[in-house]
Amino acid sequence: MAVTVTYTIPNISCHHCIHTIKMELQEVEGVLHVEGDVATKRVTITFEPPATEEVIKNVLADINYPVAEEAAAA
Ligand SMILES: [Cu+2]
Repeated sequence: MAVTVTYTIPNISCHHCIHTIKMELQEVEGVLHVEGDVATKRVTITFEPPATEEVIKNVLADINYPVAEEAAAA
């Protein structure tokens, strides 16, 4: 079953950042769709197994776009 998550990534500063994130995440097995917005610094990712949030967050951290901790996500 596919899941969609939205992450805030403070290091996003331009369209190149979005492009890099898209290219890297689309190489992850199970990632179906990646959308990003420069103005809000948010990326929306749709994925299914074997991809997990942990895998995706690790990839983002590895390419220097770590996900911000969401205050509301408890
Ligand atoms: Cu950039």
